[in-house]
Amino acid sequence: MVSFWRPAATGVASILAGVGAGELISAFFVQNGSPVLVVGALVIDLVPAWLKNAVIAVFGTGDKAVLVVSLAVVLLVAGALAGWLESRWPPAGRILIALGGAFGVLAALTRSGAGIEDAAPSVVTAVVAILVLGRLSRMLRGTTPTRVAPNGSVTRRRFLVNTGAAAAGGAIAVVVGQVVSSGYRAAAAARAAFHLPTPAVAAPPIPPGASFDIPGLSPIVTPNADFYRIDTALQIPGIDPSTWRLRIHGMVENEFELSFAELLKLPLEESSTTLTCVSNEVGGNLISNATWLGYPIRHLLARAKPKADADMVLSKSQDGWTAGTPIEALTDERNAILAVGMNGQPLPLEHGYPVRMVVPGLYGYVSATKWVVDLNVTRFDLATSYWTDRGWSQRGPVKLESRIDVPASNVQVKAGTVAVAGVAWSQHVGVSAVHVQIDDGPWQQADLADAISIDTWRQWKFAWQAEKGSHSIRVRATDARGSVQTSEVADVVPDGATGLHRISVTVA
Ligand SMILES: Nc1nc2c(c(=O)[nH]1)N[C@H]1C(S)=C(S)[C@@H](COP(=O)(O)O)O[C@H]1N2
Ligand SMILES: [Mo]
Repeated sequence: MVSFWRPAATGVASILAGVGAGELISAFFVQNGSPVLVVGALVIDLVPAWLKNAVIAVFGTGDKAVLVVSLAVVLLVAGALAGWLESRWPPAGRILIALGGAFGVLAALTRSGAGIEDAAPSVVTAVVAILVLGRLSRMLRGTTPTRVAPNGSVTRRRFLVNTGAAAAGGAIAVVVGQVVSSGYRAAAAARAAFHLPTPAVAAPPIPPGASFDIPGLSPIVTPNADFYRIDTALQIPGIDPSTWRLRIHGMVENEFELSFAELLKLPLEESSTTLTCVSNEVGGNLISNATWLGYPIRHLLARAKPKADADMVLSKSQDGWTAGTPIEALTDERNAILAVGMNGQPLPLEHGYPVRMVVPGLYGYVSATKWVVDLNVTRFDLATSYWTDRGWSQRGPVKLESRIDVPASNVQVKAGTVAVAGVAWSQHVGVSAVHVQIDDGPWQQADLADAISIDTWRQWKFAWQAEKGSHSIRVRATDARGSVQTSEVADVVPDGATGLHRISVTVA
């Protein structure tokens, strides 16, 4: 018996340790990427319909629990088998675990919208399980099976303690992982059940002339899955919309709170706004454009009645991040909104579900608070915010910039007419012209696509008669006030980069 149960225990302990590590990684870094649930999802897709129906017929809504319990049993039995195999024919047990890990990676990567990072929990699970199994089975081989051996009991105790610790540590990690990710999973379920209200004011349709059909050019509206993401959240806040409240207070005559249901009953407006991160380098991709659905913050502030000397609104997220927005940007006529929808979808969890701020014309770090729960009306000389505490400027108006999307830098193109194209932006001012320079030649006017509004970026294109050799291309925008984009190079710190985007191409 001993020759089966002890090796089996090493396998079970290794699996527990591995799954625990994978669950923790997924809870903190790869939201919704739990290796066990990912495999479960693939199993659901693979089992034949008759079996699925039979399980649902017998267990009803408990079908998910049946799946998870079955998976757990399969995992533990497989673990026992791996431990036994490892004790007989090393490294057969570790190979079995590696195959299981490969199945997990496959399951993670075949899910819709999966990215390469989604494979990480399965890889971590397999690697940890393999390392633990290798160690425990080496220890097991070192133990002496007879009680009379002088050191046998000591090594045996060491083996038992290590096996028990691996198993217990893994089990605790699974529980911690589940607790940590439960808020996220609950929010994901609430979001899936949520239907956006119809806008009271629909966005004007995107003009057909706003887009050029040029491969490689950024689409005028960024799909949610491709929208850049920047935040300090290690764990995406999982907010229950039924308990979400926004508190509006501080230097106001009339403090109040707003629930999600109350917000949704207000007349919501749609508007397109291009968001930009202050950390966007010249030519960088921390900029995207969406059509947002939300409620104008100016109406809420009008209800709160700010005191005359208030000049800033300090917004705070559920996880304690803060931004200080000049009050005029939230009270003038621009589409500064509390957004609940993004491109016709509820806000994705990573973009602020259930509610975020969107303010045209300002970098995200001073305006675009995701998971917003608090608006404190105050003054710039009384309050600081997350990034201003770290050396960034108090004020963050978006700077006039332009970018070349095609050709990609350092590629080879064929001589003749080459499409050069990209985007230019100056939110809440608007772009009036874009010019392109080849090598040291004159600045030549590019064609501008139609503007959606002054709050969005604008596509441009230029037909370049490319001659053989190495060339550099630069781009330069002019805003609606006639200011020309500066060529002076500034770093992103403290208030956004400047300079001209330049690419090199080889024409063959
Ligand atoms: N709660 C919270 N909101 C936040 C941030 C953050 O770290 N936490 N980052 C801000 C920054 S710096 C930017 S550029 C935008 C990015 O929004 P996005 O991730 O939806 O593109 O969110 C802003 N809102
Ligand atoms: Mo940012």
